[in-house]
This record gives sequence, C-alpha cells and structure tokens, in this order.
Amino acid sequence: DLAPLKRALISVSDKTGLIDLAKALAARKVELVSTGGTARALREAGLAVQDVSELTGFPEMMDGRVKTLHPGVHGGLLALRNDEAHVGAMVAHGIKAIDLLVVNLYPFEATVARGADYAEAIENIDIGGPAMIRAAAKNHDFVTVVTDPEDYMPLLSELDAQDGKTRLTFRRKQAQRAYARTAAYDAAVSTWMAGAIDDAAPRRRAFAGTLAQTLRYGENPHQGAAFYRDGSDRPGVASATQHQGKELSYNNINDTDAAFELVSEFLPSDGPACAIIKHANPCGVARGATLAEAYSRAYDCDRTSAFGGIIALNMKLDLDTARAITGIFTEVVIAPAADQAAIDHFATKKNLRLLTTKGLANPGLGGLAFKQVSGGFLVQDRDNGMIGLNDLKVVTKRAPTDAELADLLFAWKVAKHVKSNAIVYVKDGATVGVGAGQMSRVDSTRIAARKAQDMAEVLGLDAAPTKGSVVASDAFFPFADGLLSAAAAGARAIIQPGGSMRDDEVIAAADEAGLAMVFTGQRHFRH
Ligand code: 93A
Repeated sequence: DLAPLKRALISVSDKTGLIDLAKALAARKVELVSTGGTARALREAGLAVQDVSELTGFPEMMDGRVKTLHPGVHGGLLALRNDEAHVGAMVAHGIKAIDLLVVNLYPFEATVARGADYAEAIENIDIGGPAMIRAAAKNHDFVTVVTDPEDYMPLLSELDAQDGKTRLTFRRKQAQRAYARTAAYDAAVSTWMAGAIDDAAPRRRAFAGTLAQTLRYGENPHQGAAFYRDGSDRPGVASATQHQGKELSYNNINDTDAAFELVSEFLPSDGPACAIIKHANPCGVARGATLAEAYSRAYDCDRTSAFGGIIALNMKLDLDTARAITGIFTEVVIAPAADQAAIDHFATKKNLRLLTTKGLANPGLGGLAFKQVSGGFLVQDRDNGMIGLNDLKVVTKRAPTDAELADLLFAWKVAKHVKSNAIVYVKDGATVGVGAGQMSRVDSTRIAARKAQDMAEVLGLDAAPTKGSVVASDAFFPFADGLLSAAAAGARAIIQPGGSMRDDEVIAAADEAGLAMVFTGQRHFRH
C-alpha cells in the first residue's frame, strides 16, 4: 500500500512553511508544479518549479478564477494508476500523474471576519482549490493530500520513514481531514451568505467549525472532546487571549462562556459588575461602586458555591479586584482587559487562568444556538431578547418604586442566564438567592430562599437577605404558590413574563400580599 511520490502540485494562499516543505520535497527528487503566486515564491527561494499552465496548456485566466480547472490537472489527480484504461487516457492526452497535492484555500473565513464587502467576499470563494482537494482525497489509494501547514512536518516524517513513499493509512487520514476542510469551507460560505442576504432563519444551512483545540476530556474523564470555532470574531471565550495557567477544560470553557455572556448584559457605563458561575449557573451576580466591591457582593450571595467558580467582569481587571479574587480558589477569570499589576498578581497562582477579550459580547446580537439530541441537533436563534423600562406592564395595585424597578431589571437580566426553572432574588443590585434548574417553579423559589437564609448565618445577618428583595421568574407563575413562597421569604416586588391561564389568581395573591408586580411579555427559558 505504499504510494511513491514523483510529482507534487502546490497551490497555497497561506504560504507558512511553504519554502521549507518545497525544499524538503525537492531534496527527495520530487518534481514541483505550482500556480502563479506559489510558483513565484518558490522561484524566489531558488527552487525549480513548473507552472500549472504548462500542464493545462492554458494560461491562468479570468483574474485567476480559472487556473487549475482542467483535465491536465484533474486527470493527473483522479486517474487510477492500476487501471489500464485510465493509464491509457493519461498517455493519450499527455496527462502527468500528480502524487501529492498541497493546497490551502483562499482565506474566505478571514476575509469575511474582517468585514470585507460582498464583492470581495465572493471573489474569495475558492473553486479550483476545493475541486482539487476533493479529487485528490477521493483518489487517496494513490494520491496524498495536505490541506494544512500543520501537516507538512508529519508528511516529511512519513516520507522519511517510508523511503520517500506514503502508507495508505496516512493517505486515508489526510483524505478524511481534507473533506473536513472543504465541508467547513462551504459551511462558512453558506453561513456568511445567510447573513449577507439577511435570511437569519436557520433553514437549509450547513454547519461546521474549525478545530480550535483538542481537549483532554469532555464533561467527564471518560469522554473525548474537542473545541471548535465558528469563525466569528465576537468577544468571548473562543476568541479570548489566555494569559496564564493550564489549558481550559471542557467544563471551564462552558462555564466561562456562561459567565461572560451574563456579565456582558451589564454595560460598563452603568458601573462595575461581576458574575460568578458554577456548573453553568450563576451563584452570584452584583454591581458595586468598584469592581472589587462588585466581586465581593457577588461572592456574598453564595460563598460555598463560589469556591472553584468562574468569574466574569464587565471592566478591566484591577489589582484590588485581583487581590480579592485570590482570597479563595477560582478556576478562571474573564474580563475585557487586565491591568499589568493584576496580571502580575495572578502570575503566582498557577492554577488560575486569566482570559481577556478586548470587549464585552453584545447580548442583542443575533446568531444561532445548538442543542444536540439523539440523531440530530436543534438549531434556534440565540436568546437575544432584551427589555427596558418601557416594556414593563404594572399589573398590581402597588407600582414598584424606582429602586425596586432597578433591581427588577437587574434580576431579569440574571434570570435570563439561569437554567429553568429560574428564580432570582435581588437586593440593591446584587443577587441574594438563585434557584436554578428545578422541575417545579415553587421549588426554585424555596431553594433560593433557603440558600439565602444559609448565607445570612454565614454572614452573621439578623434577617435573610431576601427580606426586602425583588424576584425575577424566567417564565410565568402557573399558580400563586411560587409567588406566595417568595413573599414569605420577604420579597417586595416581582418581575415575570405573565401569560398564565391563572394570571388573575396570581395577581390577586400579589395584591393581597402587598407586592408590586410587572409583566415583561417575554420569556427566558434556558435548558
Ligand atoms: O479562483 S480559483 O477558484 N480557480 C482555480 O482554478 C484555482 N486553483 C487553485 N482558485 C484556485 N486555486 C487557489 O489559488 C488555491 O486553492 C490557492 O488558495 C490559491 C493559490 O494561488 P497562488 O499560487 O496564485 O497564490
């Protein structure tokens, strides 16, 4: 199953490692054939190279749109070397066998990521490259295909080990990677185009990402895992810079994303904010006069759960906050930026990872969210719902005070990022109780209140911090029981979507308890 390597066609946009590879191939007596820019680069490096136009008998034409789309190239890639008729056709038409194809594509993803206009994006859709890659990969019984500069060294090692040839196992692996590349490439084109023609509906779309990181394991150590990027450059965990510490794990990435998406709901112009995440749910979110205060108020919501948590900040990390954070063990801190003094302070904590993102995520931005089910996956628009004061409808006799309104909106933003059923108690711009992921809403209400009571003991408070708080519920109260349980814990005002069959009953109960309640008309289930 060893395939000899006499002739290579090299056509690359990303010229990283090109010269070293070509020199190593030339040293092994491999003939080189190349397209315009690649051939020029090789000649400048003093290498002998044949122009692809010599194989095709045509010049590269139409601004390079047609360079390699010709039987002289595709016959050389696709011919079965052990088939008499194929070999006869090669002889009859003067087609030379191509044993190695090295191609990387026009940088379509990078072109659209930097905001190129429509015409430029279209011009960066590579046609000849994917055609050759797919042809070479199909004929991997005889042809070796390389689509990533990272595979140059493994190719050379293979040639060294196999006396200038490649094994079938190697060629198969390369073919599989090649098809992953062309599939991801076309998916990127389709995704960009859906945006460009303003058809955001997740219909008739292909989805693919590029491998960003092979993870040590998945949610559990017996599960393999990897991290893929979708090519967007929005601030977030996928595009962040990691300053220190070991590699992020699967769970770290998941939680860091949750933390950063949540804290991004709080504009820096409204003041410092901090979110602490454990198991994808917030265990503390708070504003503060300073970032350090926001952190310590978030921490005070649930000190037990915050241990080993993930912290997101909506502003540049400063030394004071960094010092406060290192008071307990924390896995990851993510922030738009970090002061050098804060970076230096963290440097001594080798298990703490610091990520900076160059900005906050835009919670109003569109996009798609995926969820896997057996045999497929669900696709939906990401939850970019946002409401303001004007969207609120007061449904009780008592209207919320201004202070209550501010806390209600704060609680609502947090509830959007809590797994359903979500109940969030807030007082003075800080969560004081979070009930997450329960099958019944009244349980979430009780659990959050009980945790707040526990914290009162830890903090040495006379009363549970839910006393005088406000409550957000991510979906309507189906019965009055959840609302009454919140009132019993001391809540004074409620924010919820409304829309239950029993809204009248729930509103009457709120009036009787002297609560103020507003409806948002928008639900934030999150599962
Ligand atoms: O415009 S194309 O789709 N038409 C082609 O026939 C063709 N053949 C190779 N682009 C084509 N290529 C691409 O050109 C390769 O995939 C590679 O990315 C690039 C290399 O061009 P150059 O050698 O001129 O830098």
